[in-house]
Amino acid sequence: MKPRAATRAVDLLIVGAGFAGLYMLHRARRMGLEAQVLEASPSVGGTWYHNRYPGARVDIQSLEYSYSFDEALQQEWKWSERYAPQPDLLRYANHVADRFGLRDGIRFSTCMAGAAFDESAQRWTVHAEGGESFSARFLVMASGPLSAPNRPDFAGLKDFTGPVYHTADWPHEAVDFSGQRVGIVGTGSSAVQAIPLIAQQARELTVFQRTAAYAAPARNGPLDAELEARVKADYAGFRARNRRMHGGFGSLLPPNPMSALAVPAAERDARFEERWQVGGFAILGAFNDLLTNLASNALLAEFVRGKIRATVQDPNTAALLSPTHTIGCKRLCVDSGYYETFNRPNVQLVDVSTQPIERIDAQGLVTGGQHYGFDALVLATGFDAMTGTMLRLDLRGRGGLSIQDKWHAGPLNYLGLGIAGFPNLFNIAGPGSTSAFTNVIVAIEQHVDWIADCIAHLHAKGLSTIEASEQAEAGWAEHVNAAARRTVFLSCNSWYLGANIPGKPRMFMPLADGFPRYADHCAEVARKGYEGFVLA
Ligand code: N01
Repeated sequence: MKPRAATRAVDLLIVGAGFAGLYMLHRARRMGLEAQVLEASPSVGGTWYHNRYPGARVDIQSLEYSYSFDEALQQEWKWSERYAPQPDLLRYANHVADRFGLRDGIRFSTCMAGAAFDESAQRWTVHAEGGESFSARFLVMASGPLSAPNRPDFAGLKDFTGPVYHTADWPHEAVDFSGQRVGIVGTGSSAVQAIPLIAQQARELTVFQRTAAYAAPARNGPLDAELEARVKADYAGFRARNRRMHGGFGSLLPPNPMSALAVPAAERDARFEERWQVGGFAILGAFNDLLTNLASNALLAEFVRGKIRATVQDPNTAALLSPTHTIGCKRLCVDSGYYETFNRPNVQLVDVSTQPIERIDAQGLVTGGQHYGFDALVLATGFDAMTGTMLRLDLRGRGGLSIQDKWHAGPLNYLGLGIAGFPNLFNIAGPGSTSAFTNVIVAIEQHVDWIADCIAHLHAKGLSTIEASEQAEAGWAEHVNAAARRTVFLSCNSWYLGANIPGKPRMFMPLADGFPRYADHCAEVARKGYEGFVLA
């Protein structure tokens, strides 16, 4: 066994060099703290490093999905498209790392193996795979809510003789499907982006669908120069307005403040159509109760099904592609030519909702007693979301309490930021926060700023630890549940509920309360001397 190198002492150990880890490192350094980032990949970028499947791009407009913490950065950076494609987002992450001199604070290709809270030293001892260890006063999990790919345990998968790709772990070399027969499992956001492009390249594409997806057209294109100039003329004001929007974005087209039930059918459809033409998530703001009232929701769902029927020529395929669950209950997909792709002669849709995938063999896949052959298989099967990455670590709090034991019935936490039994550990954009429903960069900046202010507070008061109380944690779980009950989000099976992973405890994990209310709540907790936390 390799001898362990000497333990290095740091103020902050940050796990992950995606958008959260980069900004946390920058803030820590500006406070004069010694911080070290561990990053499993050889590069920065996190989500945007791994999710490089064909068509991968953000579903929030580029002018909104970017850091606001530095005025010169936001003025100088130029996005090429309305919705940035993955290569641009990765370039942006690299640019930020260089511009703020962050690379020397990141240990690349270094996985965190585990961490334990040492109660006598009041510090975290963190081990990296490879033998290095760190003693850190604070441990910041910036490992991302969607970073543990879900690879279903299909019988026979290892027997398949062709390549198997996962959208969230796509190769860094170009993948060429020309002339090939390709099978793809899954029809969530990743698949909806990848399918149109794979279909253009492959000889045949077979799509295995368990649940049909609602997708709104992105209407992507070159970034509108006039809009860019208008936003940049007052970028700070634009950001401030977005931070007051429910999802931390969308101030360019605020939601209509009326119920979908309050207007006649013709007017309602006209409002839907207007927003459908704008593209992306705009449609969810056509009325103010689409995600809170099942009757209003059903009207929008039927509007979108009408679009599917009008687009897809074969009525059987159109019916199969038409979702029956509440719209928005699983995250709305944003597409570029998804439904149109099913009019291509080389694309076939196979329903695996009633007859699941039985097995995979050397040449393909068996479902409903029928064999489908292909040369390459794509798994667009999503993530063990919000908890998957943390639960794969050996993370131990007070008294050796493991995160697996702590979270056996679901990810208990307070404000999403702290966990009782795990002092001085902060979780960015995880369960219990609004991250999944928010422009995630807005969510990240708010978390990082809150953590930085909290550390400054502890320092100023000469305190060594902060830890969520169990009572506050129980109250927060109820708060998250109550917020979900006021929406349509409990009416379907989604990754928000853990329903996509067999055996995962059902608990509605993200907070559906709106970013402004959540951010105000976090600020209020801080103002009240970190109410609900124990400071020692
Ligand atoms: O994953 P998903 P994703 N047999 O979980 C199916 C973000 N994102 O990677 O719905 C057969 O949504 C599964 O079926 P079902 C965004 O937040 C954003 O696409 O569980 N099928 C589903 O169809 C998003 O919500 C963008 O019945 C199986 C699919 O696989 C999140 O990431 C782009 C199966 C998984 O869909 C996750 O999206 C991409 C099985 N055993 C992702 N297991 C943007 O646009 C799973 N499926 C920014």
